[in-house]
Amino acid sequence: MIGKFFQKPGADQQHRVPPGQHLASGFPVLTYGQTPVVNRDTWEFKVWGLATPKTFTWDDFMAMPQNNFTADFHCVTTWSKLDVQWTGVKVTDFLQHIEVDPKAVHVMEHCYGGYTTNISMDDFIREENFFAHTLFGEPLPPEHGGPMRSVVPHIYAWKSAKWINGLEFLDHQELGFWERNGYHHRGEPWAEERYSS
Ligand SMILES: Nc1nc2c(c(=O)[nH]1)N[C@H]1C(S)=C(S)[C@@H](COP(=O)(O)O)O[C@H]1N2
Ligand SMILES: [Mo]
Repeated sequence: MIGKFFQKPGADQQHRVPPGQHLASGFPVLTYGQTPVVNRDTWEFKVWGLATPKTFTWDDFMAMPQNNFTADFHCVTTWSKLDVQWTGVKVTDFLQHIEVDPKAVHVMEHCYGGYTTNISMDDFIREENFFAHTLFGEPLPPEHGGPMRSVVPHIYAWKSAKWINGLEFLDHQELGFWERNGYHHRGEPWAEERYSS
């Protein structure tokens, strides 16, 4: 059913909406628990596990190449938003600044507030993934993950970690918050990988 929160996609957009999804009007907020208060001045981003431990500041991230991105966003609760505009740092550019052990096959994304989500290295190191600090030209609002979040457009958006503050590199898969609670371990929207069986 198309309710007031959903738009019927136009013919040109229909092919970009995965099965079982509807276009949202506006940009809904989907958070488990409270929105943490995170300040850019004290923001820190750490890497650990199967990578040489390193801590980055806000200025460190701002000194990396900045790019604009336009990406579709698919929440497993069945809403999608097309053409979201972001600014931030490509994952592939960030990886130039760290040393990852070749034995790492999986990554746990960690966040202020305690949320976690897991992703394979193959899904994580794709060219189109990024860390975003700007949404439609404005500083990323706290409810959408500001000051910094990850965006992984080709996977359901629960892998796009809001308030991200670290990456833990692993030689095996561990499960993040929603993955431990019944959601799919990968979450590819076109295959409707919603729940783990
Ligand atoms: N830290 C954190 N990141 C999170 C979540 C969360 O609850 N906490 N929710 C996830 C889910 S289920 C979705 S759909 C998107 C929603 O992003 P939005 O609130 O900006 O729309 O963030 C993801 N990242
Ligand atoms: Mo979601």
